[in-house]
Amino acid sequence: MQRFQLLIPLLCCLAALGLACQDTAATTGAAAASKDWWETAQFYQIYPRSFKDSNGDGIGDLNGITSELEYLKDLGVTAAWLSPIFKSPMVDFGYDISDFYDIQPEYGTLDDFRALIKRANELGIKIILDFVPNHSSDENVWFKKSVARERGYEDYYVWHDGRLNSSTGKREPPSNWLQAFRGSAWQWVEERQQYYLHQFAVQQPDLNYRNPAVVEQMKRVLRYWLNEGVAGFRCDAVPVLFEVQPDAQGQYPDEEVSGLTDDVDNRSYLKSELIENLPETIDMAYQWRTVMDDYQRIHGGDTRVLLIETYAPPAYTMQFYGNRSVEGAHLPFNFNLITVPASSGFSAKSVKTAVDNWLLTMPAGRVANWVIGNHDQRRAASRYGVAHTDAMNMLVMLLPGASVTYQGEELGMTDGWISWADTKDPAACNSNSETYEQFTRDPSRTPFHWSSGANAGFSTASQTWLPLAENYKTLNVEVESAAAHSHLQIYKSLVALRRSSKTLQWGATKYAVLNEQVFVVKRSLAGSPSFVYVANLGESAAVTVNLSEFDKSLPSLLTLRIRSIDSSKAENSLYESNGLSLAAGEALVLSSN
Ligand SMILES: *[C@@H]1O[C@H](CO)[C@@H](O)[C@H](O)[C@H]1NC(C)=O
Ligand SMILES: *[C@@H]1O[C@H](CO)[C@@H](O)[C@H](O)[C@H]1NC(C)=O
Ligand SMILES: *[C@@H]1O[C@H](CO)[C@@H](O)[C@H](O)[C@H]1NC(C)=O
Ligand SMILES: *[C@@H]1O[C@H](CO)[C@@H](O)[C@H](O)[C@H]1NC(C)=O
Ligand SMILES: CC(=O)N[C@H]1CO[C@H](CO)[C@@H](O)[C@@H]1O
Ligand SMILES: [Ca+2]
Ligand SMILES: [Ca+2]
Repeated sequence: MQRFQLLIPLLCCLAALGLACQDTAATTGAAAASKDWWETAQFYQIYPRSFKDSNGDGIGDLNGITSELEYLKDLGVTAAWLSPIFKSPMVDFGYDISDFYDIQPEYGTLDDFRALIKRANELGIKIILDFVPNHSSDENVWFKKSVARERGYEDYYVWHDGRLNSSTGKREPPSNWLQAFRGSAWQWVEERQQYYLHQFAVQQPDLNYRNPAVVEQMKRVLRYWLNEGVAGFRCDAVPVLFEVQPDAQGQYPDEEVSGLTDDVDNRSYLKSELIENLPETIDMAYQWRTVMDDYQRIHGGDTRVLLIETYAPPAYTMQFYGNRSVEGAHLPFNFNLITVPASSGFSAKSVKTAVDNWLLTMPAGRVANWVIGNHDQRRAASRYGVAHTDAMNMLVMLLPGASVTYQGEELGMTDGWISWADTKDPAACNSNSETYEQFTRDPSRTPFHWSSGANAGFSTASQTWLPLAENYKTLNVEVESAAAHSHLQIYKSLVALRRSSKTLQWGATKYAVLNEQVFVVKRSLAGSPSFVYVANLGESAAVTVNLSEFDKSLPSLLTLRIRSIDSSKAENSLYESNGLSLAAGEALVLSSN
């Protein structure tokens, strides 16, 4: 389906009362009717290893996911994206792929995957796969052939002789580049007598995107899984696809020192201007978009989507959307609600900055999206504070565009505690027993909480691959479904509201910080009720806000639709918009009628 470029956001800055508000123009019913499925989609990230174990080995698997698709249906999920399920030695838990065309045996078989797709189709849930283009596993046959300089595979990876140290006469890595999990980005291979590049773990050699055969091979991977019925891809670690080329003498330049120092072992950080965010990478994403569009043109069906993972400056990230002449990713993931509070602290002000960073820089006619967590970050509830769990889930659902939920966010799952002995993540294993907690990503990867029973209903094994978080007896699907008011009930109410509300899907957006600790968002659409999200993101103090100071057009009484877990207000009751009291952590969704 062609995208319609009728929704031109109109930016307007309101200086009234010193509030910096932002307004996007209301869209017409005609424009709205042309919205494609992904534009207001609710995406849900499944970490397959930790979702549901069907065969009692302590590891989540595909049949486990299939058995719980009804739960996703009940949650209202439009599309689930699965972290990698491909064949892998699991050095980086599936982000090191040894066969891009097959399923990891401990997760199941290709037939299990087909059964998953079939059941998902019956339930109307789309399945999106994680595409890991930057690197393969060192156990991939392509890498073995490349090491052996087999014809056609010589340049599949980024190889280099290295450089000689003029004072010692010894061979050294080609440049000072560092990998993401600490240590040099270059690894010597005796057999080939060359170094290869790896931006992540040693066992994850970078593919050489300057080789057209690699580009073609990876497009073949995309088409292969499209043929299996997937609705699109979420592409991993895209900004690192391309690195600079060697200079005229065949040498790679060094990165400059960034000025930042590792607070653990005083390692100097390097800039990453030569190995990240190159322009060639943007064009690669445009080419993948063409693969998606061509596939749909030939085979019909709904739009196949391209979602892109980028932790990059906004000016770079926004280019992934495409430009006036070329379509790019449908959605470059927006991590601002993670990254801005991480660098400047969690507050109403930093939340506003995060929202500004996307809505004020997104090109006209594109669709926003909101992410608050994934398997690389600490759990949202732990990062923002448990008191703000509902406030952040509400925000993701109330802001315009697509929402992304990481499994367990709907339950308010918090970080599990993982001992050094139980640590599995390479980012932590590359450190030591004193410092690993600064690097580990295991706490947000603990098994999903289905019930209060053994292993939280995740597995019948005596031991699960990672231990469970301790609070599973109170925070789980079973308990929260039965409760009158729970994080899960709140989440479901939000989904239901967004699904039924034209205003939330198509309306204009205005937002501001009030009283320094309250963040407020208004969504409005001519002829439909307006919605107001208001959250006290402060730590301790109760405040009373006057919403008329934010927006004079609000009626004097608003109806409470959804309230955070500890709110003592009553749903469907009326509240004064110019004297609304909010306890610390209280978050509300109200409507104009
Ligand atoms: C050459 O080796 C010496 C001794 O190990 C080291 O101090 C120096 O930094 C090296 N030079 C370069 C350019 O790497
Ligand atoms: C890092 O440097 C600081 C300041 O020079 C010093 O106090 C600290 O002991 C160093 N830490 C390590 C692990 O070397
Ligand atoms: C859009 O991107 C393409 C591919 O990178 C580039 O060739 C073209 O110049 C760009 N057009 C505009 C208007 O920026
Ligand atoms: C709320 O703000 C409006 C607009 O500034 C003002 O007219 C009204 O008096 C205020 N109400 C209260 C209770 O402060
Ligand atoms: C969020 C995410 O998918 N992060 C992945 C980025 O890529 C590296 C290397 O493939 C993985 O280790 C991360 O888990
Ligand atoms: Ca299993
Ligand atoms: Ca690369």
